[in-house]
Amino acid sequence: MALIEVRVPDIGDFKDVAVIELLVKPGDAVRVEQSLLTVESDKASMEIPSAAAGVVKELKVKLGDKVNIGDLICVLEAAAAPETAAASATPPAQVNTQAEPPSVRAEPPSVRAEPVEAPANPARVPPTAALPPHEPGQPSGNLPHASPSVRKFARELGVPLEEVKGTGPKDRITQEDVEAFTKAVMRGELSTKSATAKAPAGGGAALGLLPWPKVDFAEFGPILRQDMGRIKKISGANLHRNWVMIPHVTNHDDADITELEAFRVLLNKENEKSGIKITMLAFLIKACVAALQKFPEFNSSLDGEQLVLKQYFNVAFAADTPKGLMVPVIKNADKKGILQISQEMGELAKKAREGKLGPADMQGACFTISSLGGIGGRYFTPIINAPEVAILGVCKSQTEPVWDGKQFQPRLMLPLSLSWDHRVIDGASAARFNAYLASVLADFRRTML
Ligand code: CAO
Repeated sequence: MALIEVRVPDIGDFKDVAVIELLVKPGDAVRVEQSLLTVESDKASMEIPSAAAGVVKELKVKLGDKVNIGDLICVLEAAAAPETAAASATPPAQVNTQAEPPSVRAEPPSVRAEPVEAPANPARVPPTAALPPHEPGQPSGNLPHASPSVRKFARELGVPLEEVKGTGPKDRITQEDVEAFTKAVMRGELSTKSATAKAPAGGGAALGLLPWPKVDFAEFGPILRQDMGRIKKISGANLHRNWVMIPHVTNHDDADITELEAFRVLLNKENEKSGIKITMLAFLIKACVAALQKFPEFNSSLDGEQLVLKQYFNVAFAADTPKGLMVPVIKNADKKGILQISQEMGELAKKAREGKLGPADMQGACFTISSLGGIGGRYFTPIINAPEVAILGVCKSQTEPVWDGKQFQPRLMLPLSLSWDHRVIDGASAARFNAYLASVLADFRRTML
């Protein structure tokens, strides 16, 4: 029997898309254009159809794999009279016909951009409607007919699609069917094998969140729609993961930088001709290195049940750019002086604004500083940049009356906000880190002790 290799066809600009659903399993008979798997990028999910008919001999991908154009999906044993999509007007797909039949073509996958958004009619599903999760993506051999968006919706609610009766054309399962199934289970009118399924990994409960509100904004006034830029999309996804997965706590404190600021202004005057601007951020990086050295757990990363304590001190800083947030890294900051750090920071911030930072400029950080000092504000809650375990937020310094034991003195106070991962760090250490950092900023001679 002839073997046919079915590969990922041309899926446009999508790269490294994750396999979120396997729609067939070895032994299944597959028709031409029958969906083999669902992949999902940050923009859309899409079903990848088969370019040929046959019986699945071997699946070459598994859930969670990242695939690209040309990657091998499965090997089919050709049907006796091979059915192909040769009549398709679309360009040839990346289908490798190892043997017969020749000239196999594939339709482009059906791309649907909507699953990223909330499902329609969210109000119809009560917040408690999420069922205990089933194991998505395990092919049942008799796969239900549903669009990627409906599949995604069902996955989010923990609804096993195999158990839902489709009322759409050709028994296609619609979103309404999924909602009706959910309500029926919640009312006890239906039971589902999956409703008693085991709890998710880690034993936690399903989130059971409400679907995202769907509002017709234009109903209330004129609107403009803009695509999110690439950098915002990437940083947004990272921030979201970090915010959800890391138990954050933020400690706020103030550092008296009266003398340090006077010293910085003096240094800048002395160094006017060098063209290097000595910034408060450079001193902050140096002070943070001293604190990281004194409190090594802040210079660590979690790796399973182990803590990786780094013996190097690379400090990243958040840079605001027209395209979004970039986080370049000053490497080996412990071995560099304030002038060198200021110069490197200036260069990296310029590269960031011009969109010229390379991956190496943004890798290897141990700790991050996010400074809004040049802009304003008082305190905020910075989000930890995983796999780091802490981040320092800095706001605008202000002259404030500070009691010296006898009288109020005008002092320049710098607000510090330290967010830390409570799995690794406890509150007392965080308070000590902040207090030490403030003491170093007040008097750098403390680093010599
Ligand atoms: N308090 C008061 N003033 C401050 C200050 C502080 N903490 N930090 C800096 N300033 C002042 C500086 O003195 C300077 O004033 P002059 O122009 O009068 O000299 C001005 O603010 C600009 O500062 P700078 O040129 O020294 O820049 P910086 O080192 O503060 O910041 C950079 C550089 C790249 C970090 C900054 O341009 C930036 O992008 N900041 C935003 C970071 C961000 O978005 N963080 C949020 C992440 S979470 O969304």
